[in-house]
Amino acid sequence: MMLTPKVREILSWYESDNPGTKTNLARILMAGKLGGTGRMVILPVDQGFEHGPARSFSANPDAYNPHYLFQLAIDAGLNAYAAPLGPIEAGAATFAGCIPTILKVNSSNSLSTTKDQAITGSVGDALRLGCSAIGFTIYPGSEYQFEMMEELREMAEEAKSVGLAVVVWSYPRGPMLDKVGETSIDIAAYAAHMAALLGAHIIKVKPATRDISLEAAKKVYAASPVEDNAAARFAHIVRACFGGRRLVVFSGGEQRTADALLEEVRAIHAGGGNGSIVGRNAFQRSKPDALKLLADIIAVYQS
Ligand code: FBP
Repeated sequence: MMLTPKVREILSWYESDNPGTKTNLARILMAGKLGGTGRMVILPVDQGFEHGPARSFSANPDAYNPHYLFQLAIDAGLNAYAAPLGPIEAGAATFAGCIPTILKVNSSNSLSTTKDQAITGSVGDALRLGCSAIGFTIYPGSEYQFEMMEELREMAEEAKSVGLAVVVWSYPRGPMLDKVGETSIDIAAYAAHMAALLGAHIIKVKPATRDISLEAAKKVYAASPVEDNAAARFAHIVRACFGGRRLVVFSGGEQRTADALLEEVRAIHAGGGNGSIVGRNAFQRSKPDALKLLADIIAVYQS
């Protein structure tokens, strides 16, 4: 596999990483239809944990089967498939070597009242299953945020020492944040920046709104406003990730029209984001519709 100059440049940003971790990052960056471009589309399927099986899969019952999800990511030509331990184990032999995988090593569920996640996978599991990376969620703003960050610190150190990459889902939530605060531009940039500070190779955040929530940040944003359009907000998040020297991808969210999602993807692309991590909008559609939407998303990033 010859790396493209773009991928070589991206790898050069990760100055401390060993050859194993760089190889695994390269695997993700070189896979699929966007391979070599520095852009990525990833299929994440941990919603069974986060939202429960019926809310996740009843719209398209084929998606109850982990093999369907692996195959969807492969057929769509994606860069990687991310999932918790059970579904990765359920397809690990059949799909070995077919697509890079990211083992989600912590998980929450809708039956909990606390903003925390349990550790549900290990670095050893990721190695045993041939994964390229571990995936870890932090909730900046939660009562448990510091424990989550400490858990990430430990697991990231272990993952990097054995040559795995680290993907961090950074989702602000907790007592001081209302629904607006969870996706306001200042908090979203703060959450993305903290993931970079914690040593993430790939940072995953939600698209931000124009709101500014943190009282202490309002003066600064008034003095240096972010232009009021989606591309400028994505560019602001990218800048918060070491001036664009960390890979940042944005989540797809609840199912919505293809047009609405594609408009957002065009803004991510224009703002210099590295791609999309699209779960429900992919696996809750029928396979032909999902393949069409994912092909359209990829075409935006290829343009
Ligand atoms: P979606 O594209 O389905 O939004 O998936 C991205 C993701 O981060 C999943 O990994 C996670 O399960 C889900 O979003 C959490 O969504 P929410 O914060 O809306 O519960």
